[in-house]
Amino acid sequence: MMLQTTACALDCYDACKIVVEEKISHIAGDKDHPASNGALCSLLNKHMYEQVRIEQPRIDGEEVSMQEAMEAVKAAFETSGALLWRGSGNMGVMQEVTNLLMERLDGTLTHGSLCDGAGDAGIVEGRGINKILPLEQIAKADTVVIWGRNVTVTNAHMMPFIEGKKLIVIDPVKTAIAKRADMHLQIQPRTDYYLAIMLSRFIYMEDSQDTQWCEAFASEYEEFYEFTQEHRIKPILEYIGTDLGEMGCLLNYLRKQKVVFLVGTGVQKYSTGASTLHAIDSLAALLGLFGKEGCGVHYLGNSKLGFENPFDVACKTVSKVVTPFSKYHTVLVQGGNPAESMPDSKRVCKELDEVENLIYFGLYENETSKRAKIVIPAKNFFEKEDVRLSYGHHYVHKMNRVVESKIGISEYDFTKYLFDAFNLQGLEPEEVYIEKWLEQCDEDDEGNLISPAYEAIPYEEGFGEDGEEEFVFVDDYDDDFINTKSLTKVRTSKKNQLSQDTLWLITPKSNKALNTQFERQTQVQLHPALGYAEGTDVKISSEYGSIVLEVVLNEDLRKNCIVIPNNTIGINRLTPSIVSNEGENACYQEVKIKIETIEG
Ligand SMILES: Nc1nc2c(c(=O)[nH]1)N[C@H]1C(S)=C(S)[C@@H](COP(=O)(O)OP(=O)(O)OC[C@H]3O[C@@H](n4cnc5c(=O)[nH]c(N)nc54)[C@H](O)[C@@H]3O)O[C@H]1N2
Ligand SMILES: Nc1nc2c(c(=O)[nH]1)N[C@H]1C(S)=C(S)[C@@H](COP(=O)(O)OP(=O)(O)OC[C@H]3O[C@@H](n4cnc5c(=O)[nH]c(N)nc54)[C@H](O)[C@@H]3O)O[C@H]1N2
Ligand SMILES: [Mo]
Repeated sequence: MMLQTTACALDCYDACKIVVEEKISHIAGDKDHPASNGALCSLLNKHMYEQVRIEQPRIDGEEVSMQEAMEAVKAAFETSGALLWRGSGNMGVMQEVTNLLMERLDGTLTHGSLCDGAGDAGIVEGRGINKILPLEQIAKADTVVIWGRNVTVTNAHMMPFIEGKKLIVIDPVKTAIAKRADMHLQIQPRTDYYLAIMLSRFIYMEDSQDTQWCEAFASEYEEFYEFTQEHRIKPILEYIGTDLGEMGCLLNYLRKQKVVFLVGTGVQKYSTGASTLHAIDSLAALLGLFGKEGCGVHYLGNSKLGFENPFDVACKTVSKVVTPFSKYHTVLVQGGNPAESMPDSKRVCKELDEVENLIYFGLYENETSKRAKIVIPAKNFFEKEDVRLSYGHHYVHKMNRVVESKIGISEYDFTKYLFDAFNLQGLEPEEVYIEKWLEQCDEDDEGNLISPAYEAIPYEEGFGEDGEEEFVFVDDYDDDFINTKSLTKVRTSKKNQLSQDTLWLITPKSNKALNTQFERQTQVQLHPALGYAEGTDVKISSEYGSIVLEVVLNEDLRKNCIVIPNNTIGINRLTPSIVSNEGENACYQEVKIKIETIEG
């Protein structure tokens, strides 16, 4: 039997290596692989396999040949100044080859993120650079704090690394991992910044900070202490939804031991998301958790760190979060579903509908393909050559074509077609680009390719680009959504406006879908105390829009939180077109929700 290997291109921390036996209905993990430890998830084994592909290109709803469709794409690009909006449907590096085309055709790209951008900005403020904490350091920790990350759903291959550790979960939802944890802090949403500040304050109060490490690498720690003292303990603990007893218990797990924080995107789906990661990092610094074995903060890292990217171009850019699509006569959507994945769908769809030439380049029908004038089927990751990096670990995989298929066109061939059609010079052969990525990698002792940015213990020498700077503590917090002034002493004593009477939206990932790919659903999870009956339809609204969903009761929620996963049809009608204070990120959870019963 012929065994071939590739890697999963789906947007997830794990980036698993895949062993293919003959055809893609027979795939398996690689037991020897350090990150994916032999198992593959049901998204690959079931959902992707069952998903119906777009097989035939279309123009204005009529099926056409690939040749005709690509001619139409060329015509759409004839007037210069098109926009490319790229999603994260495939995480292979070759997705970005289309940047070269946009540069040559005077096109526009996007900046910012729907995903992890706010947190990343907060990390960069403190550490200067966002390095990934290697998995083997997580395996050496005594305590693992899972902070706003739903590991069993979104990052299942992390499980062997946290096996047997003291587990703390900080999440407004009692997730599966929270149920197995030594301690679950079921806090109010959007209070993680204050939690990190309070914990820091208590650590100083009991003199548990790592003074020796701070003197060497974070010498402003006393100023940080003063900053934490501006915060009033009692109202803040109340605001977070915790008390001194719980704090004392949590501190027992953090003090004088090896601690890793696994922070997810959940803490930063808000305008203040950067401050939250900065505060969590500041807490970690105070405990001396950087640059030491078995310690650190693991968030979504910069997978391209240390690489020279052959697809880096100097194009104009517009926001990926509040994209003004209607300003462009031609918009190419590649590997994404903005009509459904971007916040404020009503605005997005109106804008997309005003675009003269909307081109959808993807695998499956979705809310964006339905609106497109030209539909170009893509090849899936089993059908083309690529290289996979990860934001969760340092292993790099060569992705091989393991299936021959007549369907679709690869991103490279799409780019090549247009280079040729416009008589542009300078596109290198595909293998040259693949090799450019691979030749920059190192190899570990077992022969696995690893990123050039790999360091066994990141920040061991210090912070910043050159590793010679100090850690910078958070010293400022701006919140325009909630007036938190009463929580600090030095500021105004305005009446406490922390209204908790409307509902918070929690919109996480689902185990049946990868963002809007694969299974979609139409339910909202509510706490039984809200008084709605299981199975009834309710109207859920925010100031941006409303949707009707079926009630599923869930006792694992706080009473003031509702959960609508991001594979729910119409979810982003509820979410706001705002950009985070730092990091140009979407703020999916910065919204309050109302529920109404539907008459009849
Ligand atoms: N099965 C599956 N896996 C995926 C994906 C998928 O769609 N499906 N998507 C992939 C992608 S694109 C990404 S970015 C990653 C993201 O992976 P995660 O970082 O795990 O993101 P979420 O699923 O949004 O889970 C966030 C968690 O944060 C909690 N949370 C919500 N609000 C708050 C808050 O204010 N404070 C705290 N402390 N917690 C909060 C939620 O209850 C949830 O448990 O997952 C990847 N993996
Ligand atoms: N409410 C809410 N909204 C969210 C989130 C949330 O947690 N809650 N999460 C946000 C996050 S973290 C992210 S990362 C975004 C993701 O949002 P998007 O980047 O828009 O991702 P998807 O919606 O999954 O769309 C991916 C599309 O890529 C196409 N595709 C897959 N493989 C390939 C390929 O090889 N080539 C090409 N050309 N196309 C391909 C598929 O057809 C699929 O429809 O969503 C964000 N939206
Ligand atoms: Mo994401």
